[in-house]
Amino acid sequence: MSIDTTPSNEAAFARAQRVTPGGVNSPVRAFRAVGGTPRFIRRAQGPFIWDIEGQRYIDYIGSWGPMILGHGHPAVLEAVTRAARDGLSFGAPTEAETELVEAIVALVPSIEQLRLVSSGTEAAMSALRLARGATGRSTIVKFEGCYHGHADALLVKAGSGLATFGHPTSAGVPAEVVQHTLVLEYNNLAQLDETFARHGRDIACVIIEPIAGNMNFVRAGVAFMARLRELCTQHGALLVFDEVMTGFRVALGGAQSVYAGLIPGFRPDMSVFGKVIGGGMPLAAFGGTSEVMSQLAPLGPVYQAGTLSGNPVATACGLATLREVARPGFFEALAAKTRRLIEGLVVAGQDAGVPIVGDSEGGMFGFFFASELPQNYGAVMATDKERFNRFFHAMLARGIYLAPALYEAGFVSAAHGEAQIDATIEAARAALQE
Ligand code: HOZ
Repeated sequence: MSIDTTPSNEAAFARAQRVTPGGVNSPVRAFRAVGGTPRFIRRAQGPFIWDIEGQRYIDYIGSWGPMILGHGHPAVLEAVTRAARDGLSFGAPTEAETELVEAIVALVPSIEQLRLVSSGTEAAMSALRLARGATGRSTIVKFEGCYHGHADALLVKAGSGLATFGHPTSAGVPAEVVQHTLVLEYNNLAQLDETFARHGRDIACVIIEPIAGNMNFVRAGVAFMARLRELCTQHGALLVFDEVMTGFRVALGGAQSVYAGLIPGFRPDMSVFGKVIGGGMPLAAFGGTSEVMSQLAPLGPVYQAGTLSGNPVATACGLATLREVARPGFFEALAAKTRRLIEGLVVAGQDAGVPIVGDSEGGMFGFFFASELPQNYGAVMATDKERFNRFFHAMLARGIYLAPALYEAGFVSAAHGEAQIDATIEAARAALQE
């Protein structure tokens, strides 16, 4: 094993590519969409990350969402260190797991029971199996541009890395595996009605990113969401909210609390969580009503298991993170900061004569080089990608670390101060002028 420090991002990338496909362990990290060399990160603190060349960046990726408190939050580090000293993994239940689940149940009214797993992919895949097992139906409905992890049945017309590489459906997924997956256009009410009219009795569930963060940032319209809820109820299909990105990120109660504020009595039947609930450690979950969850092993016939599920260190990390985000005023402050960032970008665009539109909810945001906010994947694909790529590099050169693909949402943390927001807007002004 070499103990040399790697001298540059380029050298680190070349070395990584010799032994790891594309040099990365998750495709979006490879900078293929924007070109250039990925930054190899040495450390992070607060709103900043440093690459191995010593360059500091203001971080708007935040590990793709989990780092809502910023990096190295003292309460989180302390909880993780304490848990690690007590044991890294037991493969047996702990009280801390129950405490974490109780905290989530208390914050999300649609969740009566929850199962902890290790990744968002695992959570979505398990939710799907449970929906099929609970309803005795096979068909699932998803929306174009929504990404629910890389389980085969969900890898159809997906966003995130698949959008980046122009292959919305992965190779290696047999046609038989996706024959029960219907893919609809996001925010298309007519298509939704038609699909339920034709297939309603076969639909086990509809899975949706309520605020899609894997085709940049696109909200489901209120009328669309209300109709979706209505149709699922009418036809006995389960409505599954993929809140891996939005859970405890756009609001304390997740995106479902945002829609509940707009649609009286609104609740999904099941939800999938990840990212923030692990606070930066591998932890995710799926849950719903006790009736549905009771179909899961060991109570019911739907199997699901995991050696590292509810891992004690990840659980401690998640619990410490949730305690912080549940403090009064947390989301108000985060949302105000994020809004200010987006408004600043839009004004900087106007001043430079470059059309930019943007949107945010809580600590999640997106922006497009376009004159109106896209409502679906096709419209996202029609925005100015070349301009985004040039902007990305101009920002990177100015110490601002945005997601290296126009198809990803951005994330602000509680550690981002007004100074970092101002610096980002200033950098954007310079980049746009350039
Ligand atoms: N699925 C993430 C983007 N939406 C990427 C995760 C990663 O590369 O870390």
